[in-house]
Amino acid sequence: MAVERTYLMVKPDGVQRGLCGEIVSRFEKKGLKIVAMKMMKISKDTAEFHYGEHKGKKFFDSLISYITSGPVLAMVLEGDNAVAVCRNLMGKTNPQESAPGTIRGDYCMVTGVNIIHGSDSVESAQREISIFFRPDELVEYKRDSDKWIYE
Ligand code: DAT
Ligand code: MG
Repeated sequence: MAVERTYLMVKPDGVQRGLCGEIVSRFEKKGLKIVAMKMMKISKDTAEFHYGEHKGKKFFDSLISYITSGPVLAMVLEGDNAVAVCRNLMGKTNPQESAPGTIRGDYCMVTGVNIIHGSDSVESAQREISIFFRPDELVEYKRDSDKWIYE
């Protein structure tokens, strides 16, 4: 097993549309373990730092105003190969290309308002978790159902 942690957030459109429960439920039902979760409003500075890799791109300013436009639901999920597993559940960046059955494939229409963020590598997961959560907010616990989820 390669146990990983990854950073996910329901973006402001998902919160406003009342889809937090539905989205969290998909990750839970898959078998990912919730390690941390909180509602928050992201400051402009934090948003620009989080999305630093996209600075200078034509969509950067609208991305920052979108992600700071309302509260997000931030979470840290854990599981075997969690980064890639969560990216697969999210679907492709452009919702018109995301497969049906994925979160973006089922719940949104355009790239600029694509409902969910998820880390794209173990390195970015570590970076993003440290931006949005203090170490003491990451909850260590044994989940008894793991024996029914993993061999
Ligand atoms: P992802 O969110 O799938 O990791 P990304 O890291 O390439 O995708 O881009 C971050 C976000 O920026 C993405 O969720 C939506 C926005 N974005 C990316 N490419 C875009 C584009 N061509 N036009 C508008 N928004 C875009
Ligand atoms: Mg990305």
